[in-house]
Amino acid sequence: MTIIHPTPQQLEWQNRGIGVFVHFGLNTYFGKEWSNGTLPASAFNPVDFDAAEWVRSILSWGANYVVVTAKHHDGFCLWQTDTTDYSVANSPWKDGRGDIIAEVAEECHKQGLGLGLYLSPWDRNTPLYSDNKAYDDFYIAQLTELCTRYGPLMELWFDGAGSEGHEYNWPRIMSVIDEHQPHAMVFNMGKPTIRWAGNENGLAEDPVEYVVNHTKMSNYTVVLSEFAENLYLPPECNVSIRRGWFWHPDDAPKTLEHLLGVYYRSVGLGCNLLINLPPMQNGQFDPADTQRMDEWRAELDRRFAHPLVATVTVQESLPGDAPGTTRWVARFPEEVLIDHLRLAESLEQGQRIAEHRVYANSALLCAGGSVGVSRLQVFERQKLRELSIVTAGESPQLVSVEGFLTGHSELPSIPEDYQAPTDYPVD
Ligand code: FUL
Repeated sequence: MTIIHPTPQQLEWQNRGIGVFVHFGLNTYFGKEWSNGTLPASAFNPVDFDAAEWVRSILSWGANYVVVTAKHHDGFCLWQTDTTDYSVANSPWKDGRGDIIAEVAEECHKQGLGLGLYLSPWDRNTPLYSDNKAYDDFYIAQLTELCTRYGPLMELWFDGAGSEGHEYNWPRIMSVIDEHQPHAMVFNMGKPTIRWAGNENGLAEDPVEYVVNHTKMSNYTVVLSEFAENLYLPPECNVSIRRGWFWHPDDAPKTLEHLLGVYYRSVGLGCNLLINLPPMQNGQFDPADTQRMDEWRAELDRRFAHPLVATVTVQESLPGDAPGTTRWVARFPEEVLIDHLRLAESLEQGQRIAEHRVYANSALLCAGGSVGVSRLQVFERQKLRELSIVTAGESPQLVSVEGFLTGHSELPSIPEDYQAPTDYPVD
């Protein structure tokens, strides 16, 4: 069986781990999640918007990229576009001369944050949407502006919502990216290089497979995109810090425990996590959200900033081991007291580990499926010097085993009934 390898850009993206999603636009000013392209551009006026502050905050939470809604389903553009009047150019903000994407891009490049852009395929403002060919031209012109005016992009986010039944000329659309931003990750549509984890709760399930032959299109249908062949498509888990993707005055951030649970079930299972913070009408993040993100980062640092690093060596297999079994020993320099492990496998030659079991003091300590770019395990605290690890999978390379003493032996809990809204939001 050939094992599909990632590109260096996919690996680089996977190593970025956490990104911040920013849903901002006219919806912000009307308490809406979706709108139909008729809200007046004159409402957009983020008087205290400060791109430097957004980027500084995002970096301080340990995120390594941002994805901004350059255009949501309503068609309103946050940049100075030549394609439509429905944009910041017709808002009072900076007398119509402001450009959110330009300012964020400049700060990202200055401060060293990866820049991603969300450009909704579904557009409820332009009358061209009902004419597939004319809309392709329009959409390609928008994508070309975004791909040529704002420096290197790390990710382009294509949201399947609302596009059910619409035919896009994806080969033409993708050629814009091939030509101008060949290193950008393409999320979930067209010729994707990364995929949606399949829910808006930010949660993955073990095993997390990086090689798949399909991906789910959107929260609002059960439609799958099927590919002719297997593709290396690492998943991105997305979730909003609050219930809504856009800011609403009566919404509130999730609890710290819930957000820690999301971390374990995304990053802790080898996925990227894209966590949404919706700016308020003045253009700033809500202090309730930034405070929660500060707490989240501080708790993650308290748990994981000081790893106890083991040396990993491969062992002889034993008679009777099933094909594909590899045995490892992970040795700490001295006896350690730990309640978490973080494992990682090398992915250059593709994802290989399908299952793993970890033994300490001759008893099973923890076990699971995939390992990937990072895999957290939680258990009752144990004193140990050495771990025996058994993996299943063709020629894997377990490259890192780290221990932590966090004071917690259980996964942080996610409210059982929590479900991101899946009804079509009312507009
Ligand atoms: C969904 C959209 O419909 C929501 O408004 C939001 O943008 C979310 C990230 O994706 O499919």
